[in-house]
Amino acid sequence: MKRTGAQIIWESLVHQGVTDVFGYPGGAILPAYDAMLDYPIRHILVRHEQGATHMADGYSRASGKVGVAVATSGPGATNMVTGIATAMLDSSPIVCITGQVGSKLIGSDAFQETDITGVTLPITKHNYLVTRADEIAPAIREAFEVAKSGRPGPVLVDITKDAQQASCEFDWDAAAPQAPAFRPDLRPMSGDYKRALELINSAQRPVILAGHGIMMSGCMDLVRQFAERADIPVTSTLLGIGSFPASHPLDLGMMGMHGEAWVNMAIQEADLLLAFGMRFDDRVTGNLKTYALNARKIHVDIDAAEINKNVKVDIGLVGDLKEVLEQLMPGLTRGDRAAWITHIRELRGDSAVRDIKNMPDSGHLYAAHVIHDLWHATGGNAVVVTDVGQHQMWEAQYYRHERPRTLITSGGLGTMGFALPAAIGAKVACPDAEVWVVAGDGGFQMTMPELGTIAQEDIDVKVAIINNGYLGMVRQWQEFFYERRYAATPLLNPDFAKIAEAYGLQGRTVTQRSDVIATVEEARTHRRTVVIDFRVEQEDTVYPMVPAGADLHAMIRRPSPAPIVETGADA
Ligand SMILES: Cc1cc2nc3c(=O)[nH]c(=O)nc-3n(C[C@H](O)[C@H](O)[C@H](O)COP(=O)(O)OP(=O)(O)OC[C@H]3O[C@@H](n4cnc5c(N)ncnc54)[C@H](O)[C@@H]3O)c2cc1C
Ligand SMILES: Cc1ncc(C[n+]2csc(CCOP(=O)(O)OP(=O)(O)O)c2C)c(N)n1
Ligand SMILES: [Mg+2]
Repeated sequence: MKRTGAQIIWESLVHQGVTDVFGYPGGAILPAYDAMLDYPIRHILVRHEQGATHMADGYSRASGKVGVAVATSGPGATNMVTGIATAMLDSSPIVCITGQVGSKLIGSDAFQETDITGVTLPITKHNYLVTRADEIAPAIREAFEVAKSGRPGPVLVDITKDAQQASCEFDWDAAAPQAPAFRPDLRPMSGDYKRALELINSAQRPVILAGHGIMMSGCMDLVRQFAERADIPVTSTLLGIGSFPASHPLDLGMMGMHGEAWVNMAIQEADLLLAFGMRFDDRVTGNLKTYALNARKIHVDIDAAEINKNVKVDIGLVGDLKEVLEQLMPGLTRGDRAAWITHIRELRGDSAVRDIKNMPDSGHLYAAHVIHDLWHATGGNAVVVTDVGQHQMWEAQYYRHERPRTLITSGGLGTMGFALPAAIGAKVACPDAEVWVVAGDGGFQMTMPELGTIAQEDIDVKVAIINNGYLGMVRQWQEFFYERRYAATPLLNPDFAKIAEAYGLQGRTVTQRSDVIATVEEARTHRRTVVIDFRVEQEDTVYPMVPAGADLHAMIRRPSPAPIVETGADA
């Protein structure tokens, strides 16, 4: 059957099972927008194309499905760059479709012409410039395959206006990707499994480093069984949070720059690290020269390029984590690491858990209070989407995630402005989930206009702004490393509650600890978005902190007496 290129775009998306796209129209993509009206796909009109890419990303991270963003050529496409790079750094599968000027105009500096495939070459897994209608279906079909296969990532399909306007035969079956000419078989040899099992079964002080790859592989249960059978404690990367239940006795919490002190000490003392779907980011390792020198290391990753990239390992097992663990399980002996686990418990000492609940209300409102109370109020069951900064770290420390895909955050690129749009995407993907944004006053303002998207598309996400009047994480660095010279970090903020009201949404302001739970509970009863402006202590600090490039064990600890006490007892 004959179709225009514009129709083929939507027909292909329907064939891919796409039900929602996030986008913003313009001249070069107008034929596609016109055809869209005839297809059963929900289009969410964003306020900025960066928002569309973060929404597609949030959609993907919440559901595991490929998120789709659409934009016009030139400024529409370049506005997507930050969102594409964000998805690339965190291996998030999204497909971005952009309009391009007519094929005959390419290279002529035509109106709104940008070489977007050139611009995005280093930040996409792959991209396409499509200049003919009959190339559209194969390109889109392959784009989805590339985005979600192996190590996932963003793919961009740039389609010229004349390709959208031309007609051709549409044959979905014929558009199936051709088998790759050569794909090396990198699966581990059976000898590697044998050696890995010897190391695991004989280790006295092993630690599992749980990464984002566990979520992408969908093998949370298997990791739990593995840890339980071998009696190995588990620590998570920021993006691995939720891959292992926070309430599990073997869970240690987060590792790294702002990870738990006892976790970093345990890593330095370990005799074996089992890295499962994590990439030894510099926020995780600190100084590589002194990182886990006592430990043998086994790294399981689907991307061969990650093995020995940052940390030299004894055994690299390349493959899908689920498949690798299935191979290992039968040879795994039942372990008893009680002595090691007791030792780690001792390392926790008096800083085991931050006892916010039992702290007397001194009249100060700390971000940690807000996150802790939010965790309690939501029963730990919300999908929390954070922005970037101090509040992001406090969320990771104080909200205890039990389930995968319930913490959505920009880790690798650390993109301020991510939270609000990504939360919209998460809610569209999972309409039954309770979705909370936890954002700083700085980052929230970067994509605040997406409140307009929320209002127009009737999307219900709850927003907690951790308002400290500063670009807090940068202020913290200035406090530690620049003699408290607060260059360009104090913020003059609008009244966020009034901003929400201007969009026809609910707004609240909280200044006291005693009002946190009640306001959160009240927000939960509303069917629509509520924005809560939590005015928190301005110069609070995230502890512990491994200064960039310092040894993992050389953490800056909370000075005592501290405004928030860290004790051994918590709810
Ligand atoms: C302000 C700030 C502070 C931060 N502080 C910390 C911190 O203290 N601690 C911390 O941990 N992080 C911190 N981060 C985040 C950090 O920068 C990294 O983003 C994070 O550590 C990466 O986690 P990951 O390696 O698990 O995930 P990713 O970077 O997403 O890597 C996932 C890995 O899994 C692999 N993979 C994918 N699919 C599969 C599969 N099916 N099977 C096997 N492997 C697979 C991929 O190839 C990749 O190597 C911070 C970020 C910011 C912005
Ligand atoms: C787009 C972007 N610009 C700059 C930065 C650098 N940066 C990292 S954290 C931070 C401060 C964030 O402030 P805020 O949103 O108020 O959160 P807080 O740290 O106060 O919780 C800045 C400027 C960034 N990560 N992203
Ligand atoms: Mg702030």
